[in-house]
Amino acid sequence: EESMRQLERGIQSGTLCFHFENLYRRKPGLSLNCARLRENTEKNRYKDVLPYDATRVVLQGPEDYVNASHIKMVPPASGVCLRYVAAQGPLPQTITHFWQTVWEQQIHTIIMLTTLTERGRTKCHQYWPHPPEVKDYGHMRVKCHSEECNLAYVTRQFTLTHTQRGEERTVTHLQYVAWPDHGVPDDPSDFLLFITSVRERRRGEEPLMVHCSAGIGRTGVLITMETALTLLDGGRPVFPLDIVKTLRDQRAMMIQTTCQFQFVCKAILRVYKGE
Ligand code: PTR
Ligand code: PTR
Repeated sequence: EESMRQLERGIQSGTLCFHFENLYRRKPGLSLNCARLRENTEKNRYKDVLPYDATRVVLQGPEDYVNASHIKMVPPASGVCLRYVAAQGPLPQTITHFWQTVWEQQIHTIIMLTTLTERGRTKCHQYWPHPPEVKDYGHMRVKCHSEECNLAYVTRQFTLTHTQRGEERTVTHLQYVAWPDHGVPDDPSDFLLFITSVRERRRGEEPLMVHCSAGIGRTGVLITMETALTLLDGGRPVFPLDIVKTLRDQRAMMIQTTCQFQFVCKAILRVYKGE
């Protein structure tokens, strides 16, 4: 496959990483006005990581801002449309907005790619109760039924009840725990296994919720990888730089470091070669 030969050469010669470093981090001309409104500044975990107005998730009601973006990846000729809501890790004051997003966007799977603290610093606020506790976050009542630890990730089952409407849904939580921010997963084969379980969660075109701490680095890696695997499955060429560009047109700065990009490229090649 020609694109895989190109990929291998690009990794070896360093040209792929060079082009990655020259890719724009934010699409020129897209505004971030809502994220910058004074009443919204304390809803952003990092003041330099903001959603575009064009793709931000708009909450129902008067307070409509949450630091989250709609992402739609349409791998050519795959017949699939991969939808995501890419979000920051909730802050104490945004947990209700986070659960409102899950409800309104009909999310059945939340993928968490960070731990709550790293090197003594808070990366994400705990937004769910310990089993068997039940907690209310705004109109959302969350119950955690089970927690199951695997080598690299934890699976939790939540029941979400809209207390005003009396409706109930189940939500699965997959938390990958072996991946520090700005870094790469400790083990590529664990990561690929994790992606497989993520892909098994897909139901039609329902979006998956993906978040890390800022919602750009690790979240970008995961989406790039799932998109690439979908292309490989369909026997289509894979151009990782194009995937990253398409992602950054929907949420700025997706994939944070050159190491992360290189990790994805190598993982794609590894899958292609069946290693
Ligand atoms: N509920 C919307 C839908 O399914 O169409 C969610 C959505 C909105 C999904 C926008 C993706 C969107 O992104 P874009 O406008 O960039 O395609
Ligand atoms: N200003 C922060 C920083 O550069 O440290 C923003 C930031 C934080 C960016 C974490 C990316 C981060 O990683 P991730 O998106 O994987 O949580």
